[in-house]
Amino acid sequence: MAEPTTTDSTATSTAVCISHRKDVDGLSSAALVKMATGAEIILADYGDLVKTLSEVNGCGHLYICDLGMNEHLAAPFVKELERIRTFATIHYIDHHPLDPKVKDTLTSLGVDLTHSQEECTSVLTYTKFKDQLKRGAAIIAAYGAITDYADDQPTAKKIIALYDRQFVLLEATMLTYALIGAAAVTDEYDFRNRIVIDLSETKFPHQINGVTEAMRNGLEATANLMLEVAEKGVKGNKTAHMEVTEGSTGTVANLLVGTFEVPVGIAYRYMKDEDVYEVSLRGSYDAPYDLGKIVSQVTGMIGGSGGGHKKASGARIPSGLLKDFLDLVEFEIDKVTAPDHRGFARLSTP
Ligand SMILES: [Mn+2]
Repeated sequence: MAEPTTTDSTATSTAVCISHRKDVDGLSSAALVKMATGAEIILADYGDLVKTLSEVNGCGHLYICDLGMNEHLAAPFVKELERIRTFATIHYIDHHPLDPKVKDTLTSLGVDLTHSQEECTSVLTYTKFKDQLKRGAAIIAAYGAITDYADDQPTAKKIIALYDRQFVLLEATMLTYALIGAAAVTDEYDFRNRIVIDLSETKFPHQINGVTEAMRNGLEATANLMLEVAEKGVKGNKTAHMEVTEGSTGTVANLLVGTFEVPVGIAYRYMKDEDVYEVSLRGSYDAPYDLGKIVSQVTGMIGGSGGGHKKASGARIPSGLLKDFLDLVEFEIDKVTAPDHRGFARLSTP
């Protein structure tokens, strides 16, 4: 495969894909783009996205997958796209909430936009490239949907139904825990990159070198984390919360739900450099709340930023506002649970 780093005559046919390296949906999306286009894969995270974009040169197509926009990123992101569009067609595939203004800007830049909050990015990618994919590609989209809690969506459901249910659940979950345990692997970036390449060659996760070992590490780390969560978690009415120093806030938020039998878990980590808390919220399967909406509402009231999906949402909260944030989230959740709580209905009920 030609490396798309030069501006020779073949450059316009080469493709680069920048995809989210943090989770299975990002890796699965990258694998599907690679299978369909032969793109060179660069795995990125929000902290290095703009820098990664600034290094893109001379390719014919740029695919950006599973990297949502926020107000911190939007301006420098758009600036890089303005540069890149002079030589490449830009394809942006994502399922995170997209600010209508940013959406308009992307459209006016001629970006080929595939955006829906309904399905995860790997399902959107699968649908986009369906005709160019090898047999056996659908299960890669299923991994992303299952691990991104988007397995109940119309297209994801149809894809998952093609496979033996327990096989696809186990393979997908194996990847999640391999990524949790990947921190113990010597070259973590290389490991994630190898997962993408092997998936694109239709290997199953259990067949990828190092995945089962990393998965064991991830499971063991999670088992230890469960003990820690039981000790340090603080139970509220409908939520439980905890500060995290090691491990993923998303995982801890999930563990809080189970440990304290509450519908919503909230885990946060202090980021010293910026003096903010990075917060993850997770809802139990049957929780009736739209956490993404609640978080945007609360951050709209007190400051900070945030959003996300119904069952999985995140926020960045200035350190002095964390307590207000937690109180207000609990308050908003109570409102959903007991809408009559503060109104006439309760007063007029005998
Ligand atoms: Mn995703």
